[in-house]
Amino acid sequence: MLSFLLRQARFFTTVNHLRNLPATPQPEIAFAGRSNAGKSTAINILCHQKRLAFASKTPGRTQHINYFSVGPEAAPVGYLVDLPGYGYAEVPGAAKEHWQRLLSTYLQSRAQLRGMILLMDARRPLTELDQIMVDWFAPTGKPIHALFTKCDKLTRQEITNALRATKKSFAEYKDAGFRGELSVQLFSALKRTGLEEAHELIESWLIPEEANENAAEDTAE
Ligand SMILES: Nc1nc2c(ncn2[C@@H]2O[C@H](COP(=O)(O)OP(=O)(O)OP(=O)(O)O)[C@@H](O)[C@H]2O)c(=O)[nH]1
Ligand SMILES: [Mg+2]
Repeated sequence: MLSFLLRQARFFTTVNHLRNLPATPQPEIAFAGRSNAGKSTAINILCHQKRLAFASKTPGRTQHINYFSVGPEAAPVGYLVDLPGYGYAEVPGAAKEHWQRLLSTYLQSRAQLRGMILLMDARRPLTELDQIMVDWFAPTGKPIHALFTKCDKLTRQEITNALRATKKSFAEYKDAGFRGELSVQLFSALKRTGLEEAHELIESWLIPEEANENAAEDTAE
């Protein structure tokens, strides 16, 4: 079901100011992460498309908030939102401040947002900037699902260590009062690792179970 809807995903709009956020009522999922973590690549792979979101070797490529609609163009079921990457060194001070305000306000106040997918290069999990994202999002009580990207570049042992460290940090967040769900999974766009798990998560956020049950009842009648 979701896989089919994601195949129909298309570019919807680009936003560079909070006042331009679309007035769409459908649920949306934010893809956050350091520049070059693999956000745009993950969106492409998850939607079975090659060039939906613009992926690039040059860090800092996604500088605006890009919306992609999921499902039929005339009746979208939700949106995937590619956020500007952070931690890119060569950004001038003023632009950096603009992004910070844009990102923090969007994450904290966007009612349509169901959850944040936090993409982190598995070789550098939960950096200081990633933790800032978690801190910004914490007051909303909404879930965060971490994707360890590029795990094709790690040995099994390195993956185990990275997972262990992140799960420990998440447990500490919980102890400190983080109310939302915190989960983590492995992902590789190259090897197509973790696609199914990510699809299930996205489906559960975009199409909650009640809606699924209602749909099942409708068809049963
Ligand atoms: N080996 C490997 N490379 C990947 C993977 N995912 C992304 N990459 C590469 O990482 C680079 C950055 O990917 P992007 O998807 O553009 O990263 P981004 O997070 O959107 O970056 P910004 O737009 O700058 O925020 C590209 O060269 C991708 O090909 C992966 O799973 N494995
Ligand atoms: Mg990008």
